[in-house]
Amino acid sequence: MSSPSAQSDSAASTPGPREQGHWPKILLIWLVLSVAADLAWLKWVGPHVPPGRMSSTANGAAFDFNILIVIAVPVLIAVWVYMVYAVVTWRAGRGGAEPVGGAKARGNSSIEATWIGITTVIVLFLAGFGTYELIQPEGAGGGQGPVPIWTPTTHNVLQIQAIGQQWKWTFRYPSFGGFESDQLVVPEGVTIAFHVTSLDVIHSFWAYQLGVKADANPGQDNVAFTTPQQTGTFMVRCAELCGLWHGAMYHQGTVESPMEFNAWATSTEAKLATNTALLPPFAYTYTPDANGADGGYYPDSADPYSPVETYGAAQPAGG
Ligand SMILES: [Cu+2]
Repeated sequence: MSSPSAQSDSAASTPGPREQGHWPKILLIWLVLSVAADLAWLKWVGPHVPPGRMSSTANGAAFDFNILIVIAVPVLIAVWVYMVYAVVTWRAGRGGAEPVGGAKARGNSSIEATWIGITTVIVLFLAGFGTYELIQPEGAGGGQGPVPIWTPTTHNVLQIQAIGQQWKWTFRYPSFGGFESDQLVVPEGVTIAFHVTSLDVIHSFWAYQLGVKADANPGQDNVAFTTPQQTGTFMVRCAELCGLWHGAMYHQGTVESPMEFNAWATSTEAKLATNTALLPPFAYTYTPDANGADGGYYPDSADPYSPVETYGAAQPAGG
């Protein structure tokens, strides 16, 4: 009577018919399922992944997302196929002997080398791809700070400043006299440099369908580039918890044709001229008024604070 280890060793050294030809079968099943899943994803889901195709940066984000999925799905399917194949093929038969691991169950250097090799290639490729995508095609839509690494090749760049403040966004257009509006209108096909800053606490400028999301920090000029590719509306939200009415920092922006945009910008510039004269000159950052209990940056002469707003003022009786 032989010991269990002797049985398994002999089973491993002289494989029976059940131990042969598994890898080609597993690889074939994996290949068919992976190709089918990736093609199905690219055909039915890929064109619809967020944040859509409204701008160059949104398009880039959707492209990156699809690349990640197309690489990740075959990895997932490899694990599932092997698991199901193993359960089906090597399960204990009804009333049969319990399966035992052969010598190859431990220290299989060819499987180890293959596994390490494949995962290393995938991880290094994604690191390189991700780094390139972050920097190259329009800087990925995240803020790059005051001195962007990626800058547009075109000289026709429209500057728009997004100013976060508790609890709304305002937008200044320096090439149209520096007027300030709570409307965000951008032209289609023109590269935009968003200059994102804040007057009080930290906010985050998130123009969802444009694929732009940049921190808005007081005293900081955070630059994010994008080129709108389709006309329509997009959402602007604050993406950094910034106080009680953070959830109310909601705007709707529009992408218009360059002609419509110019008409809007020039008429708004004229309409707001008297207000613009009261604003501090356009700058990349602002220091709120020293009395700025309301976070405003208008001079006191133009926007006098009420006694309640003025820091250190006597409170109203009964207040
Ligand atoms: Cu906010």
